[in-house]
Amino acid sequence: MHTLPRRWFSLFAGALALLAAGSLLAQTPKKPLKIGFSQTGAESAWRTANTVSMKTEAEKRGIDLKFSDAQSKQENQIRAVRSFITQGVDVIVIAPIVETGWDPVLREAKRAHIPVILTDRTIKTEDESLYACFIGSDFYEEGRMAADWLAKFAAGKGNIVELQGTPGSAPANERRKAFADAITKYPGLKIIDSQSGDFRRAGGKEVMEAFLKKHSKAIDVVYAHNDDMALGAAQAIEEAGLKPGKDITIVTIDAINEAIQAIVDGRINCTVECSPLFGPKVYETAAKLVAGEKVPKKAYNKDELFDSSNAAAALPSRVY
Ligand code: GYE
Repeated sequence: MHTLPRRWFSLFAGALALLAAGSLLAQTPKKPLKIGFSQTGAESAWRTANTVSMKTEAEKRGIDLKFSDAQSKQENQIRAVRSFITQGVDVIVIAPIVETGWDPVLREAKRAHIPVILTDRTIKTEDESLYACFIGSDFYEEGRMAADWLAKFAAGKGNIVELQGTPGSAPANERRKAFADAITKYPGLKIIDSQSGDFRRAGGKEVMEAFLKKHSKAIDVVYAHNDDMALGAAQAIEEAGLKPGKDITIVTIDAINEAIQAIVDGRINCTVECSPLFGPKVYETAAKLVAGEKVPKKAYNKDELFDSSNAAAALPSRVY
């Protein structure tokens, strides 16, 4: 080595350093994806599970997530989407509170060339090119499953009161329509009253109290558009001195842990699953959109149904 001229040695060392820098550069991770997510709010246990899924999965993947809670107001969601556009995010994700009124702000996102993923709830628009895709559940199918289960359980007979979700939201509209459509096959099943409890536990309890006063003993069944309202209604029924799940049948949607436990305890009779665990699917899709890949326009989760036949066995493995 001592015979090697100094100049050669420093050339050799320089080349080595260049090589090392090159391979380091190749290993440097790409810029993290910057994603803006406009969440509806925190109206239910389902929503909380959805927020947790979106946040923890973003952290796992090193995504720079701009999270905005709209506190159940569409105008806050629209403001959040505008601020995501100004911040130059790579992808915008929206869980739209209601179905209508989205076109203007979606046009702004399109002009800024930012793809939009609708998650959880769908929208009504004249121009389907305003969003890249939808990821969520088939709310119509959920309402149909609830109605068919009830028809069997109640042998096609009974007076039903309905607790609707947020007025104008896709799940309230679809779950209502599907259930009404399905029970036309069973003339003995009648919806005698229907009111919104806004997907909230307190809302379900309050509306159920009013129904119990108004209809006294005529109610056989509660159909709730989500578990939180069903659990609120169960409490109202107990406070009126009746037994939920026995004196009044309760059929609901979401399949949160507490509802499955309530089935095991005999206070609720059936819940149709609606998975809130979208995080992985949303970010996988966002990465594909940024890479310019094609994604399916609509992707639905597969949802199950729980009643006294399978609730206890399912409980230990439930995630939300
Ligand atoms: O069923 C309810 C939540 O949009 C599917 O919103 C979601 C619904 C869910 O508040 O619990």
